[in-house]
Amino acid sequence: MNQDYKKQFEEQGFVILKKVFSKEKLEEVRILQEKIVTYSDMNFEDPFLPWSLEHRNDQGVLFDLYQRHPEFQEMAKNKKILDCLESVLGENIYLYDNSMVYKPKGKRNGVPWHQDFISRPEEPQKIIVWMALDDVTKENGTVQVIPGSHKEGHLPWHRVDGETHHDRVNIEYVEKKKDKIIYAELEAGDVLLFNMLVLHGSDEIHTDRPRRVFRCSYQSMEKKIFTPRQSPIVMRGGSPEFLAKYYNNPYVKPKKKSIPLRAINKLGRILANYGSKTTTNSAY
Ligand SMILES: O=C(O)CCC(=O)C(=O)O
Ligand SMILES: [Fe+2]
Repeated sequence: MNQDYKKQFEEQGFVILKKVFSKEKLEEVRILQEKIVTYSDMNFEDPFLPWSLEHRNDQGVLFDLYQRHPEFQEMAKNKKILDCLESVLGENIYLYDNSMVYKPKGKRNGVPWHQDFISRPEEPQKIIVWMALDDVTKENGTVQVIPGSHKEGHLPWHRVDGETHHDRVNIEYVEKKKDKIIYAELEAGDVLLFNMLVLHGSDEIHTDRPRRVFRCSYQSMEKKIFTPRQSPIVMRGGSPEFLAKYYNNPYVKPKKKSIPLRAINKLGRILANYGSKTTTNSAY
């Protein structure tokens, strides 16, 4: 990030990079997105379910596309994006989570005001990178942000169980800053980077114009590594030298469970798998 971008990111909590992805790349992933939704609508078995979350076509979220489809890996590893992240997160960066957020017509597709990862305050800062596959504007429901709101830190929030976007900021905090709200409008191929604490949300929209965004969150490896699903995927750095510097506590072998406890666990696994063809999650 050059100094101007960095300053804007610190002050406003977000920046927009213009024209990061080519028309060809965008077309490739738009076609793929349509196929993923079609497949998902057929309600077939999802082989990724032991590790991933179920796609939510009803609310416009497709989970873990980086792990599921290599076409998205190239996007998440884009040099311009990683260079930009590096100036805030340092040289050793990993992908925390990723999904496609789109707005299926006729479905409840609004996203209430929130700060990302609000229920995990013990985890280090993450930056969200929003890669627009379509032109995203007020009309087709681009994200709304409150510039500078990240400076307020973690705000009081509540959970609405059963919803994909279940953690929401208490609305009085948005009311107070209502006049500052802006729509982050992007052209297809542009990228928005924002601090996870920036207050944001989006309207429920029912136009025919799709609004597809591939969304990745990244974190520095210099802080403790957390991952919500699967194993962390290193995006840059992560060399043995780095590991030796930051992870140099002596290895402590995990304690073996006692024999009765292992027998009980084994019995539990046998009963859980009884009658089903699925194997365990074991690597061997
Ligand atoms: O899809 C949207 O409009 C908002 C998504 C969101 O909250 C996010 O990407 O963090
Ligand atoms: Fe969000």
